[in-house]
Amino acid sequence: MTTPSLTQRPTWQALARHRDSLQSEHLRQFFAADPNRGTSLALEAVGIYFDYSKNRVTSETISLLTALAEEVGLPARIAAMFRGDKINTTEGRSVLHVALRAPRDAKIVVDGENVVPAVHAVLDKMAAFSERIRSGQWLGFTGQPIRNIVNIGIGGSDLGPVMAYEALRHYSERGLNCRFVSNVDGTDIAEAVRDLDASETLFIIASKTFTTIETLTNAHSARSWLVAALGSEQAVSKHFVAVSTAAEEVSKFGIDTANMFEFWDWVGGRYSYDAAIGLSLMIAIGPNNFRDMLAGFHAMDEHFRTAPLPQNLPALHGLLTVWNTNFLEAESVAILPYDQYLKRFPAYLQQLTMESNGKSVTLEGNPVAVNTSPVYWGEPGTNGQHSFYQLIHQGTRRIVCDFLGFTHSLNPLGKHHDLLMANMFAQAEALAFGKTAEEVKAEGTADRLVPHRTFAGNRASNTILLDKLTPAALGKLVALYEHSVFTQGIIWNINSFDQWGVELGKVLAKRIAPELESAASPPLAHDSSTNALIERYRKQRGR
Ligand code: G6Q
Repeated sequence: MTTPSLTQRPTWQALARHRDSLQSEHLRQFFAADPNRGTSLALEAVGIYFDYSKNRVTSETISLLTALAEEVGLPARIAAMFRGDKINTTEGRSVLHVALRAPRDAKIVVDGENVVPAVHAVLDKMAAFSERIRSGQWLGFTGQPIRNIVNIGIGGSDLGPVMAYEALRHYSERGLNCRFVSNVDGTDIAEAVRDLDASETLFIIASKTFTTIETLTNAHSARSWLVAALGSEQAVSKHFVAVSTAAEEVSKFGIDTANMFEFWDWVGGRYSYDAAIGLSLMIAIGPNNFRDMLAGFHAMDEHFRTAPLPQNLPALHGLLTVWNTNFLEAESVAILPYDQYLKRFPAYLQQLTMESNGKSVTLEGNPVAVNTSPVYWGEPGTNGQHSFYQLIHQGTRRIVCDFLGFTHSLNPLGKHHDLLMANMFAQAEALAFGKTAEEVKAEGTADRLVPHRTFAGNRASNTILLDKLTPAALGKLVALYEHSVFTQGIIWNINSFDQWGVELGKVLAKRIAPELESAASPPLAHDSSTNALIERYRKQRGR
């Protein structure tokens, strides 16, 4: 039986007709027509308040979107993911990041084996190791306790740990200095280690495959730096540990597999910081905080797995993204956390969303009939307000904003927090309601300036409000976006869990690198532009 094309589905067509009927309505009219809109189009789950009333939707839109989700089988697909079915069909793998935060007594079977005990065994091993580092029991080669942690990884093996470390810095052991190296640009590792004392430094080499050229190049440079500083190859075992699925590759590098923290091929790179890839984070914040974070993830997992679609926060968030992208032609989503600790959250979500749903063929390999993932970007508020918000307010493009904030600050200081949150609420309000020409005129604005000072409004945003940035809150927030991405992928009928575009990059650079390095002029068989760039580079490097 062939799956009907998305745009041929009756509910999709009903959504298109519904969109046409709403086209002329402004958010001002929606709010005027229903004084309760601000609370009726909002929902609260596991401590997250989600206000979606400032989207161009009505309750009928939500009914149609949830009907579409039912029609494409979202509930069954959710069950399939949690059950461990091999839903990553292009790689023949299960997708089980939810198992990483399942409680000890849960049972999730992959290839005939319950994976939950192995998850907890690794968490326990990480916890014991973290405690040894944090308490000063783990000694370096010269007998010094560790004070510096340098995580070397890239993509999914970097963005999660660094985002979460920054997000939970408040909870971190301040006597430890954590750094993250990802770029193959030598500047990254050089600057990361330049002021460190090697005798007090631990490198965590984080790589699922342990073959990623950037990570291995950085790891080799780190190793040379350490051996040069401490004067012995023997020092490596006390200063290097690995996080990987590839024990053989880890031993080839010279790290004892006893100092390797394992994870599994059913954990995607961008879904892996709650697995051993989060070791640097666990060392920084301690095992208890790490476990609280996992409990937050799990609470959102359970909500996503069990809540009916109209009350299902990640499902609704994902469906609204589909609505804004496919029916209202929004081009991008701005992630705007009003919390300085979440400064790397937009970068983290860029990978989660765009690597997952930046696809153009369906699971069956046919072209997708509609746009898939929007572009994600963002910066913390209020900083963004003084730069790119101009375009969101008065530009010609449609951008959906996710405003994220907390009722309580971790650093209560005078009026700061009220001012911060006043800005967040005010921006969402201004985007929705705008300012009419009449209102601008009434302020005494000269006629010629009226068009410049008018704000159309009617610009969609979500407001996501939590009480406080705790480890559990971060877990809930990340799981919310993970499951929103999943929901979008199910509607578009794409595989959200492969990344052939990333694999391509890994192959291409391997071909050109020897051509740049070789002493004799290599025969170049690229296009004329690439050939000329390689020749110019070689000439200027005197090769
Ligand atoms: C994530 C991607 C990608 C990956 C990096 C690093 O989902 O697959 O970003 O995480 O390419 O890969 P390794 O962990 O194997 O070094």
